[in-house]
Amino acid sequence: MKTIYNAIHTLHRAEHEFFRGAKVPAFEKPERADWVLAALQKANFGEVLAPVAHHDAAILKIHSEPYVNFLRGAHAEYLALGGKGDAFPATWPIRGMRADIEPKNFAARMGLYSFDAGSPLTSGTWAATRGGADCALTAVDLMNAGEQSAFVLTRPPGHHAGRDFFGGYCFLNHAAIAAQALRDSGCARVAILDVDYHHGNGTQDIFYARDDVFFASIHGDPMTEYPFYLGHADETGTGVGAGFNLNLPLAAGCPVATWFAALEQAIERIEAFKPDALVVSLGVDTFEGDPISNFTIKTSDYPLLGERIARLKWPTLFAMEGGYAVAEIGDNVVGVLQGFANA
Ligand code: Q9C
Ligand code: ZN
Repeated sequence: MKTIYNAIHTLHRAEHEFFRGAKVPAFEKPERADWVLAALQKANFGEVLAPVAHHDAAILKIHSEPYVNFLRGAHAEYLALGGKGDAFPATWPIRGMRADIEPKNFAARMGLYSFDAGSPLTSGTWAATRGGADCALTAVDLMNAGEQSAFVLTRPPGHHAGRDFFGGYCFLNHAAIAAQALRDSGCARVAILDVDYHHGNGTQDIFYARDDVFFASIHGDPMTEYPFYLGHADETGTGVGAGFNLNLPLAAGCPVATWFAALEQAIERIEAFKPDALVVSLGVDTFEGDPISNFTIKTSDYPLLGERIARLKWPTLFAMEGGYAVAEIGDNVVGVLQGFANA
């Protein structure tokens, strides 16, 4: 399997985030991708390629143009207004307020296009996530040229980013961009399997009313786990998309066997959908040692996930999402990919 590596991920280097009310060093840091790359190379896993630049058009099929325009210029605008360091939103158009008008004020636009204050916007955020989109599109090109699988190694992650909002450390939704590009290159049906600890609210938002992209997510129960306001089992899709969204929320702390039983449920539904390709939102914050999550998966369990997916024999694109236990993130990710490749 080839890896498309976004070397400019390092341009997104947040200093702090707010965690349980306190300003703490950011969990989503450049070392995450460095350690995954090192583990890939140590395992001699496969070729590591640079992305090929792609036009914005493929991104604009997933994200709204006003949002993309905001994101592209946001940090420069913040600095021009006298802002220092990383930018955070602090006000949001909550129920009953107008989200249909883009205000002129910068802080107001920052809030309009976000849903939390945990996702610092830095001087290099746009370049880094735009590079991630190029990696996702390059991976799709490789698959169209005959590769059975590909791994998009990028950060910041993507699955919390919706059509017109950022949050959860995510700005552009690389997995969604890949799924759409697969659709546009001849796959009639694409499934997305999101195994990150957190519900992929952005991806769900993007595809909720569609019947050509099936979204399945296994995650910590939003009653207690981030992102809290989406990810319940009764969210099954809307309009023609009714029946094409599957949420499998699990209790924090649940045993590994419970997680793999949920995986079987997700696979059963995806098999019935008969996808032409699969996109895996690959977060390894399900790891027992993750500093911000509460599942109990061990490093030795990750290859089983890869093997199980490989048995389905679908063209499969893996996109890097969360995972914050930096010392183990490499072995955990490479475990999944090797389980897949060796199956
Ligand atoms: N004060 C991913 O794993 N933490 N994102 C919330 C809010 C956000 C995780 C803290 C966790 C986001 C891709
Ligand atoms: Zn996560």
